[in-house]
Amino acid sequence: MSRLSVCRGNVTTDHSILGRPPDDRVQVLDADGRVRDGATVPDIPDEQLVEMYRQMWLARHFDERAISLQRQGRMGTYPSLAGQEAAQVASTHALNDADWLLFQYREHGAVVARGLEPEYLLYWMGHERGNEWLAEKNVFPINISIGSHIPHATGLAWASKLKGDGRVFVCHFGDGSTSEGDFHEGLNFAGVFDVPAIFFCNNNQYAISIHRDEQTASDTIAQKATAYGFDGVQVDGMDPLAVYQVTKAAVEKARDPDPDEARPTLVEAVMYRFGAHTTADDPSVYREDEEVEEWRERDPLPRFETFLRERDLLDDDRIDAIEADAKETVAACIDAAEAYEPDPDSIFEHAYETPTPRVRDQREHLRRLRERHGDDALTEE
Ligand SMILES: Cc1ncc(C[n+]2csc(CCOP(=O)(O)OP(=O)(O)O)c2C)c(N)n1
Repeated sequence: MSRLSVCRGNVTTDHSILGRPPDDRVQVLDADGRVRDGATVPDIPDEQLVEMYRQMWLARHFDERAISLQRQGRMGTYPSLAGQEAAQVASTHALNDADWLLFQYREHGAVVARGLEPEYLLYWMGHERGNEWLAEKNVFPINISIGSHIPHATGLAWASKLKGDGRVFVCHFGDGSTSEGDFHEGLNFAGVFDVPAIFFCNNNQYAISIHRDEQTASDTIAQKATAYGFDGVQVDGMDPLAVYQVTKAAVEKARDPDPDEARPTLVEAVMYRFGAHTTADDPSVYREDEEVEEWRERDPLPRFETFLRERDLLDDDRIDAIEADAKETVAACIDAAEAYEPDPDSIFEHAYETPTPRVRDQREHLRRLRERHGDDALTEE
């Protein structure tokens, strides 16, 4: 079929996992972690299943320590991921290492799945080295300006398609970001040019204090994909097996060697943010404790643990070892990050490829001051 004859808006009508109605939420595990009747467990090797659990646990422990560091004045404002581990870790497991991730600011679990190192803490401690390090893991810089990375994802995926390098781009954002113009522009263009991108909406029910029901009149966020001419699928974002299954199908579709089949997908992962929006937020003013408790019953960690225990892949000893290892890893990351001493000159390095005259002057001024007074100049001036 020639490019021009493709009927845009021709969303898959088969009953594949991506072609189902956007309100038919994909779930593999029930709330207790048992495989639901009729559900297909994705084909994931045993060691990888345990690794996913380990990373989810590591992500949660990282989160607890990061909040505590902020409270002690040892780190800046921090957005908590608790409740969202399954979506972040399992979706990243559906990718190759050469694929790229774009994320908002809360998806620390996707980074953990690429390997947690002290550098990740540096961004949150105010050092640009943290962002620089992310690129070494094929992760784009942290994006505080919500939704603005969505058109970037489309552009990157389009460039990759033109180069034919076979990469897939997974772009994470929240339910609030879907109200930004950037969401519309990015997805519209992605549908027109069939770029190898997966738009992964972490619908955690809130954009700070605004509930998802006040965000959009659409029944689902997944259904918005229909307007852009590609599939939108809703998945239980607190069920790692369902998230993996859906993301894997979307990745395969994006990478399909047949250009008429290769298409983007919008994934709406339904989940809940257990904690505050950030360490600067007090959620008690806009939501009830009962609501939080209800969602805690679907906590991805105990759910996945039950599944793995029933398959004899986990027992108390293995869990103790995973927890001890996570604590050691995070503690070592904190020690190394706190010992980091950047060269003050590096503040001039990251904003411009070619520095402006004013930046050049300031850099020269700092150089002269340090020459004359050493690093005491930094605190005295
Ligand atoms: C362009 C832009 N507008 C407004 C804000 C202020 N802001 C910070 S976080 C946030 C809510 C984001 O909600 P959502 O996209 O659902 O992500 P979540 O924080 O729930 O993960 C808003 C509006 C911003 N960061 N960027």
